[in-house]
Amino acid sequence: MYDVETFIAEVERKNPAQPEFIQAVKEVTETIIDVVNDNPAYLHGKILDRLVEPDRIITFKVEWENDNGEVQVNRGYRVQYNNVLGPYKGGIRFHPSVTLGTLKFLAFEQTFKNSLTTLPMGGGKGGSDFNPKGKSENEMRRFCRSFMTELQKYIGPETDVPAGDIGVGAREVGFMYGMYKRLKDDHTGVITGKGRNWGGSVIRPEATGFGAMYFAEDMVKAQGDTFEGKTIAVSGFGNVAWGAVMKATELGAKVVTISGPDGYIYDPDGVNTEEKWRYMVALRASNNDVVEPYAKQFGAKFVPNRKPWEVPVDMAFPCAIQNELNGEDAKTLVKNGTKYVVETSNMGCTADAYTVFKNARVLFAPGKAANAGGVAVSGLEMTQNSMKLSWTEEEVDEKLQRIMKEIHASCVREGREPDGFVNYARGANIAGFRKVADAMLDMGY
Ligand code: 2IT
Repeated sequence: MYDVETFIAEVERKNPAQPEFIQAVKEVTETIIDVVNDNPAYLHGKILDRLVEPDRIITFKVEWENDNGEVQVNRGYRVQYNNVLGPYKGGIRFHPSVTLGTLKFLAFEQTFKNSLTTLPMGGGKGGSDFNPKGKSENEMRRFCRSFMTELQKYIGPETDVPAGDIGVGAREVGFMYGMYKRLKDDHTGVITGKGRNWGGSVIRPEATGFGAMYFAEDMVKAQGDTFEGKTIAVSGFGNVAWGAVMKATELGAKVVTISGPDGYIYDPDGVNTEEKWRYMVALRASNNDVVEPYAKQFGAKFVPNRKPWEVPVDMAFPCAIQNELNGEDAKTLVKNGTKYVVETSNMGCTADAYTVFKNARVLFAPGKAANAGGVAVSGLEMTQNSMKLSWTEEEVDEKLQRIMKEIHASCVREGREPDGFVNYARGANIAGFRKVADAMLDMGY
């Protein structure tokens, strides 16, 4: 039998100074512990001990030159966490906050998320502490090429398939894929999120935000409620937030906030026009990390150095980065009557926030379920690449919707409590865990 406290204490001892990894492991362990303790095969197979140890961690040096001709050194990583369900799969993050602990938490989460998608993908994550803010296009290209010069030794279309994440969009994927192709003479789609003309899938850029909205629509419907007319707070202004505001608008809801490191925008008319969406993309692409200019452009309100969770809304969608919504923010949302929280960033809510939502019976969708649409369409991009064809928008969107529906159904199946309340976090963890654990047992050790 596993005892959660003893087990987590041992994980902490073995992984010092990795608070995000411990947070993610603890959150999963607490919700699956009964399933593990009730199953003799999981106990005999020491399944939890095996799940908190990544298969492999690769770190490497990234040397590059800035526009002033100065030599720069960053650290690159790839965490190949678990490949029982398929090749390691997960994004690359370029952000100054990146540490090994960050990438271990992300790869751990990715393993269960990918399991939920129903597609054959294992879990991995990579990145660097490189900060894209203020970098020129030439600097981005030099960094990406240097990063890939090392990374290419460890990845491949059947072994490990990276993609974008924070700080890595289509441009960076292009630079990295170009270098990979040059070194390997190989055009088999080793990265997803590629450009449309060279193997990318339609809807991949929008998929994370689209998927989160499809998932949210199902959550709302399951309550006998309607999505149309809901007011929504979104944080972030990058790729994920962009997909989310577009789909929310299409489905009849109104997104009234977006945010950046400088503060948040309150746009009571809604972030609901092509012009506003295009402006978001341009703001993000400028590499300045600010949203304030949106306020002047569209006559909206800018609130400096604050988070959007103080705006009264029906639904909240954290779409920026881990732990962006804390216990205090959660209390404010609950006080303002928010009924649904859809974590669209990975572990966007702190453990305290999660507890506040649970106690207030707020319906809370965890990132590994709600944001799985991005990696799901990455999986569909891999399929298209191996078949050497490309599907239409209708085909990809139909598949994405079906996958999000299946994830929602899995969460409800495993997360429904005796009084009918759906604990989506518990449901997602148990459903994601079962597949991975059973495959590990099938394959032996
Ligand atoms: O967190 C994520 O799921 C992603 N960054 C997407 C990963 C992928 O392989 O598309």
